[in-house]
Amino acid sequence: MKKNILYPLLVAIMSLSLCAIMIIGEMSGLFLNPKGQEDQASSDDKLIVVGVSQLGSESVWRTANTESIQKSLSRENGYFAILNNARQKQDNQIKAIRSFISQRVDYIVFSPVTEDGFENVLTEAKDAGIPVILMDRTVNVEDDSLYVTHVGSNMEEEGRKAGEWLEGELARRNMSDEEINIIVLKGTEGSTSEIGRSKGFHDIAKKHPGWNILAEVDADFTNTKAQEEMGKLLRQYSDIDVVISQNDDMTFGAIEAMRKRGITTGRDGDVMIVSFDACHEALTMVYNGLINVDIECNPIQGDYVSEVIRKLENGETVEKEYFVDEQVFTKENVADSLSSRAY
Ligand code: GZL
Repeated sequence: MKKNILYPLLVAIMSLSLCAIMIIGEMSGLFLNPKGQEDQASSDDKLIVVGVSQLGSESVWRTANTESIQKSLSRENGYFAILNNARQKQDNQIKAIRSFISQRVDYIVFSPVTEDGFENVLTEAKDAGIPVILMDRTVNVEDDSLYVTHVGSNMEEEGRKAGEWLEGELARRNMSDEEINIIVLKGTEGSTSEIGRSKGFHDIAKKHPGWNILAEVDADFTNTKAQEEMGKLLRQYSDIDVVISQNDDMTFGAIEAMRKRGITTGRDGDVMIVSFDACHEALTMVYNGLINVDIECNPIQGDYVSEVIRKLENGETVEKEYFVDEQVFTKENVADSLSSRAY
């Protein structure tokens, strides 16, 4: 076969051309734009550094809340956010806040797992000149200058809404004067959500002598704990009429515990279910009649937090409290929200 020298010649010419392009490119900075690296460094300097202490990942609500803050405090929006998950342990939150202080972040955003126990570390943050923004839950402190703002929900109002719905439902069923046996599944003991929802519901319940609250148990806002606690309560009480469950994850656990014992729930069920949070999965159960009512607690708080930081950056005054918008979902109004729900 005649030896074909054309092919090797072509390869040699192409290799030499490629080398030439690389050398010219390198010299002209076509590929590595040193200036671009300088731009990056200087733009990093302009980023607002925010330490975020998130209390955990215990619920669907919490996941949505974390996603919301990550989306708002993004690099594209001019932030460098350092997120820490405390796994529902106060010590971990205190350590995270101390770490943010030592890193000299510009702001600290945190959702305190419980209201008590943060006074010292918040004093350290104040002494370091680092503004603290509370997201979701709040703290119980003597000196409210330890935080700039609280962005979250009016939990007492949520509790009252639950009691008012039950008043209306019993009137609708002509049961206003009957004895009603109620179980309350509470969230993390001492958290703002548990304190507020419990107080708000009790403010309504105390007006009704026939409302017998058989038990109030701490199920820590988790599905697993609620299933366990509800199982115990079902062995103890055979005539439960209503379960007030302070978040959807506990509601799922409680309904599962009842289902296993052949107890039905919801509009036409043996036990009425009042839930909180209004995540998509729970609203679907409201639509299907398994949950009677869901009191919304809106986790989409990131933009509110970012707005507060922007105002502070511009030297503007900010409110001490920002409540997010929330509604009450029943079978009658839930369909409209199901398709557009953000979480
Ligand atoms: C409410 C928030 C609660 C949710 C739960 O603002 O603190 O914590 O209701 C979550 O789902 O665990």
